[in-house]
Amino acid sequence: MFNLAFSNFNTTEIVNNLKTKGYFVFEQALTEQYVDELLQEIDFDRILINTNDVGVVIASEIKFLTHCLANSKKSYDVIASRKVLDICKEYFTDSYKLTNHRVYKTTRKGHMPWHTDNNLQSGKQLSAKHNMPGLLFLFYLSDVTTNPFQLVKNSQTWSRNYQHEIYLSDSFIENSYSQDILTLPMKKGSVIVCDIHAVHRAEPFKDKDYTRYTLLFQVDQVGNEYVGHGEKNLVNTEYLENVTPELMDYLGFGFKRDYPAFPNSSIATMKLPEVWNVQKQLLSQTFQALTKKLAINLLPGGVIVNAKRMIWNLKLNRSNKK
Ligand SMILES: O=C(O)CCC(=O)C(=O)O
Ligand SMILES: [Fe+2]
Repeated sequence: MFNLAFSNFNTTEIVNNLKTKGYFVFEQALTEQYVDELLQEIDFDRILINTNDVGVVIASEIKFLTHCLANSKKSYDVIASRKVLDICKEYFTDSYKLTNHRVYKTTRKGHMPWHTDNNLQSGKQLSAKHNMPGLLFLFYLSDVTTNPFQLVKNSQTWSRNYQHEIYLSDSFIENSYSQDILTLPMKKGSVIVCDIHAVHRAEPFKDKDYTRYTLLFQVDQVGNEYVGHGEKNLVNTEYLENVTPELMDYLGFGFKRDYPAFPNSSIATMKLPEVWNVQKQLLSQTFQALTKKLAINLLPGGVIVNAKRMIWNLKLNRSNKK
C-alpha cells in the first residue's frame, strides 16, 4: 500500500510538522499500483438509482463514492491503516473519530471557496464552527496538475477570528494572504495532512479535459459535548481483519452520528448530460422490464415455474457431466 519511504517516515516528525506548521505533505505515499487497484474497485459510471447498494452519486461536476468503507477495501485499508492511526494517536490528546470520508472524481470545472473544515451541522446545513482539534487527510489518486489543494500557511492560528463566516472571500485571501498561499500540485499517491482549522480549498479551474481523483477523510477529537458529530460510517464487515478497541473507537462503534452523508444528492444535483445518460439507461431497462412483465402476464404461472425447473435441471446436468 504505502511506499517504504512513507511507512518508514518518522511519525513523531509528521506530528511535529502538524503541530508547528499545521500541515504535512508527502509525495507518492501510496504506490502507483495500489492507487490503480483502488480506483478499479469503484465504477464511477454506475450511478445509484433504485440500486440496493452503496455507490456513486453526482453533485454538479463531482462524482462521489461517500461510503467507501463499505465499497472499497483498498480505501478502507488506507483510512484504517496503522500509519494513519499512529499519526492520530500521537497528535490527539483525547479519543478521536473518523467523522467523514469519501473518494471523488472532479471533472471540467470547480470553484471551491476558501474554508476551514471545523464544521458543526444541523441536518444538511452547516450551523457553526467548532474548536475541537481535527485532521484532514487527502490522498491524490491521480497526478494533480490542475485544481490542486491550496492552503494558507499558519491560518490555523487565526482562522478562529472568522468563526462567524461560513467561507472566506477570494478577494480577502488574495489581498491579505497571497504571500502565504501554498499550492500543492503533486503526483498520484501523494498525501496532504492538515489541521482542519487551516484555511484551504481546491484551486478553482476550468478545463473540460481534466480529471482529478481524490480520497479524503477527516478525523476529529470528538468530546462528549459533541455527541452526534459526524457522518455515519457504513463499514463492510468483510474488511475488518483485526478489530481492536482502538479501531472500534476510531470508526465510532456505538457512537451516535447525526449528519447526512456528503454530498446531499438527488436527481436535481446532476448535470443535464448525466441526466440524459441516465434516461438512456432507463429507457433500455424499462424496455427489458416491460418485455419481462408482458411474458409473465401472458404465460400461466405454472408454465414459468416449469420453465425455470427445466433450465435449472439443464444446468445441473451440464455441470455434473464436467
Ligand atoms: O479537494 C480538495 O483539494 C479539497 C477538498 C476540501 O477541502 C473539502 O472537501 O472540504
Ligand atoms: Fe475542506
